[in-house]
Amino acid sequence: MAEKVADHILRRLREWDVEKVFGYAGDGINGLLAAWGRAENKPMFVQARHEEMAAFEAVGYAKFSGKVGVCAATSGPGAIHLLNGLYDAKLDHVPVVAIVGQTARSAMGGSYQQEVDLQTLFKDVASDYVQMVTVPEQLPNVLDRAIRTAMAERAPTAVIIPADVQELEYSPPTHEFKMVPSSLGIDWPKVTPEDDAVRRAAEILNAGEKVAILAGQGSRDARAEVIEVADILGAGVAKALLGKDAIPDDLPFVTGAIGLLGTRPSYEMMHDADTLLIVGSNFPYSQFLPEYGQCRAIQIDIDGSFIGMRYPTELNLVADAASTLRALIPLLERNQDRSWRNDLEKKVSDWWETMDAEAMVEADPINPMRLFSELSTRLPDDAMVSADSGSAANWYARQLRFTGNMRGSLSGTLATMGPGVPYGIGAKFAHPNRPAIVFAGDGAMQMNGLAELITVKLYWEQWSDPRLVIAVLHNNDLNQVTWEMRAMSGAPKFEESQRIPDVDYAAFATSLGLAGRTITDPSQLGPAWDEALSADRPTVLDVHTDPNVPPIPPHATYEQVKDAALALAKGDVDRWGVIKEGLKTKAQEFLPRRNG
Ligand SMILES: Cc1ncc(C[n+]2csc(CCOP(=O)(O)OP(=O)(O)O)c2C)c(N)n1
Repeated sequence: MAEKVADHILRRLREWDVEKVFGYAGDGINGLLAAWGRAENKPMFVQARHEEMAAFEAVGYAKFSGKVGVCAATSGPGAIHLLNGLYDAKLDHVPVVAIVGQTARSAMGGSYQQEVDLQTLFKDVASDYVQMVTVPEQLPNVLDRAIRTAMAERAPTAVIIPADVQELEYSPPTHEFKMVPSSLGIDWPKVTPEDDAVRRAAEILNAGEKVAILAGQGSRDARAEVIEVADILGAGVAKALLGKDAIPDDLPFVTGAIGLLGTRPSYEMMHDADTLLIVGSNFPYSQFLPEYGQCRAIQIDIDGSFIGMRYPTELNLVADAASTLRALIPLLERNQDRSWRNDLEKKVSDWWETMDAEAMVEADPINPMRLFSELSTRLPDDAMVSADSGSAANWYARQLRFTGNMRGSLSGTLATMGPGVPYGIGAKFAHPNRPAIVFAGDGAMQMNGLAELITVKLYWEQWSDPRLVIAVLHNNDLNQVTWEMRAMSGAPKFEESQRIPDVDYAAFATSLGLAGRTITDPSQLGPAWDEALSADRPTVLDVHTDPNVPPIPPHATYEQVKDAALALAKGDVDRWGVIKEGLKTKAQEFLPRRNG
């Protein structure tokens, strides 16, 4: 039988080593689905409950595997559903290719059923490459280019294939006028910096007395080099949210997260530094970086279009992080005055003690921080962790200690609700032999997570390590926003928008054949983690957490604290609980520490 365009698409994906495609069916891609049947499901079609979830799964897969993620959807509504996941990929710089159907060419422009102008729809999200295949000879170039562009630009791209084109007999581009050939694969260069730029960087860093390093996800492959540079310069290392797993938290000079979800040592380091080295980070909140003019600053980034715009940097070095730091190290002079570093290390150790103490503050019924701190000491070395957007992202950033080969990610820039469970699924498909852990608010579970537990039910028996633990912060509140309203707008909790219905998440899990456990007493947390981390199937921990524990950063400004207080005074329904928990938590910072 002659090969159809749809067969060739799958063949080409296999040739690119694409092993999984996260998708959802529809008649806009019927030709493709039939080809999947003929191809014995290679690459594997992973069926999500919703196209947004398929896109999130492709993003999670790409984030945890380092490979390109691929998702597929039908025309019109299916393509529209993909959008939020594709924007997540765009904003966090993740390579994802979307393959979508379109109505037949004969109907195009006729306001036909499910006909949406997909090139316009995807124009912004897939701005690096969006193209429609209208004849078979166009296919290899368009598909290959979408994959290569996604990888080269670390961005989403989209390929639109009308339903009738999928059914055409495939014929390759010929050696003729107006034909575009294509080829597989790509060998990436290591972009090394010029000697002169390295010398200038060394001069700036050697002149610094109080050097602060900000490491982002672009420093993940430069872990050893960042540590060595920090050691020579006597510097501290703060981490952007997406770089949380880049540099381990058990190093005494790693100050942890930075920003609204950040730590006090990171905040203070940036406040006092005289030199700033940014490695592979696009951290946008300049108010958490040193004052403009306070520091001589260098940024190293592989992408010239994302450099020099977060801090007034003196030197913008477009190159690979590891090669640049390796070239720099022989030119760096060891900072003999270790007082800055010693001071930072003391702050870091005090901070961790504070975090442990805050997690042990009693709450009603469970302090959410304790859910995270109990895991920190139990995290398997090869764990992959994700958190949904909501209060969980705060505790993920501040409470969890990543060491060894642990990986972690979340929707760092779009900060969308809903990717927690899909990221966990994407991670399990990336590394079925590693345990995955997801933290999700009850709002996020009701939005997407509960539906995707059904996807977990569908696939978990195929994973060689069945452990996927989903910890639900069950507080019956859209808590992060409730707190943002109190702290940022001085507005009391608006029950009608913030309160969410009660659901038994553990019972839902067990109804699907997964393990489920409800936890209402903090002393059950440790044993529950132990059980879930040795379970023979995925587990949902339904943890009844206290919405009155404030996710406000410990370095909250006076204005924010004042606004929160005003909001409470205006008649917030939870005011007494909030005041009690807020004061108890805050007090932990001022109690004397062992090293203090
Ligand atoms: C798609 C989307 N809708 C709304 C928001 C705004 N938002 C951010 S966090 C949050 C609350 C999350 O509530 P929940 O999942 O219950 O977690 P909690 O903060 O209560 O722990 C909301 C509504 C968002 N970021 N993304």
